[in-house]
Amino acid sequence: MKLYDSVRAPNPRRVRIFLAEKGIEVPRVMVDLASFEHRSDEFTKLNPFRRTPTLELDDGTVITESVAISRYFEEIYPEPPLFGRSPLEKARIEMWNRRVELGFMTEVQAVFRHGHPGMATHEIPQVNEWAEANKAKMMASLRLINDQLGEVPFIAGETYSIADITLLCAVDFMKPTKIKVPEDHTHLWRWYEDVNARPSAKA
Ligand SMILES: N[C@@H](CCC(=O)N[C@@H](CS)C(=O)NCC(=O)O)C(=O)O
Repeated sequence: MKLYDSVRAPNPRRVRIFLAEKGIEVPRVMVDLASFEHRSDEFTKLNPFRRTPTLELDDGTVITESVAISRYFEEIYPEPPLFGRSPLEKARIEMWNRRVELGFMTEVQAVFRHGHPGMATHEIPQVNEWAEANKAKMMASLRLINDQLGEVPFIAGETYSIADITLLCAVDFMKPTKIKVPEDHTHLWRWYEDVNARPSAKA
């Protein structure tokens, strides 16, 4: 088994944190996105979508998408559960993971990928107006997330889950956008200190 991984990129980090929480070690192959290694013929054959993370099983089967890769490991190593235990917990985790990934994280990525000059060769066409438009959307999503964290210790409820991993990676990915989490988002800051103190956050 091999995990194709990249430094500084939020999606591969989601899988690294997930594996660290489970205590699973998987051999890794580093793919340098900056020098477009993911667009090589060899990598394109493996994953025609040319994205990391990508997991290759020993029989050659390839799994892509952070959540699909995480789900695969959850099924093999159910403890500790990061997708929930009861039907309701599973639904809430799925709901928040989708809200965070399809909403907030997508907005953060749009601000960075469409706004940063260094991303012009990655995001084609790069539409600066889209970066600007997403700044307000990103901050509106963050306020709703802060509200939710005022009600519960973790984003999807009482327990740490994959939704917290997605949120941590998305919040940290705000750094290259140069936009900070507002000081008055006290619930989010409280949550951030908690999850960022877990050893897995260093993955
Ligand atoms: N939805 C995918 C997104 C994967 C993705 O976009 N990965 C980025 C790194 S964070 C990438 O490979 N980017 C390459 C590029 O933009 O050309 C997932 O969850 O794994």
